Amino acid sequence: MSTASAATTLPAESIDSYRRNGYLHVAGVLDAAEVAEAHDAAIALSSTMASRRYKGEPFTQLVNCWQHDERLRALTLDPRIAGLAETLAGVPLRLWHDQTLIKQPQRSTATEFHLDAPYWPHAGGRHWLTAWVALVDVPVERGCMTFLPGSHVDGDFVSVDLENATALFDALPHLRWWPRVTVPLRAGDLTFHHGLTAHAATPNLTDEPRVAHAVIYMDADTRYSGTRHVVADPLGLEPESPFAHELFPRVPGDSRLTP
Ligand SMILES: O=C(O)CCC(=O)C(=O)O
Repeated sequence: MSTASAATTLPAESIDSYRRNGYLHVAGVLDAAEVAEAHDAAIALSSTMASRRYKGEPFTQLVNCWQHDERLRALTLDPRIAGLAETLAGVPLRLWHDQTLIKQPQRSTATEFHLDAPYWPHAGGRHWLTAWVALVDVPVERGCMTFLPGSHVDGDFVSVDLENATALFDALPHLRWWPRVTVPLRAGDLTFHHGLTAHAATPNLTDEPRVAHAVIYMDADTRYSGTRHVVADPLGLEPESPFAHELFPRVPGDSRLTP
């Protein structure tokens, strides 16, 4: 089991574990007051901001919340989380985007197995990773994440429908029998996962919304590939240009990896 308890630094074995397994559980990154503030902001925003998906199946998806709410901006740009991400990635990072993901009570379906990076219009990136922050307790029955440890290593690159339970395994049959690790989280914990680690989330069978805030980072040198994506489409970026735009700031601001 890959779990680290320190909130702002990581022991070498946690970094090794992330690089080997493609995911890492970090406990207690946010305290109770920070969780409450971000949770309330996410719930409030979900009543005013349009979801990218049908409300509830498999989740309400609010993209680039940091552009709409100061409290979620603080969470998305939190230098503690970005610092951990940069340590794990080992390359300088930019924010790609954030998303608040709410699995509605009693009706959200599973998020089926998929890879993240193939969805994105990125060229030349050496690393992508997501910090998935639990803003409520997320036991297995409320929609927690499941990972296929080490599945990122071969660099398989397929984009599948995350509402189709067999799509990833039809495309990459060797993953069907891969061991799985399911990681329930306490509010304030987070998991990091690599953009090519196969992962899924269980349905929310409880009476409480499952509220998570995902902060997605990319290699600072990633270039825009020119393929369509809801975040990049309105920006008029030139294909093969770097993501030098205010929506994609370098993080953390006080980077230790770059001058
Ligand atoms: O929260 C979920 O249900 C799935 C999240 C996910 O797939 C991701 O953050 O990459």
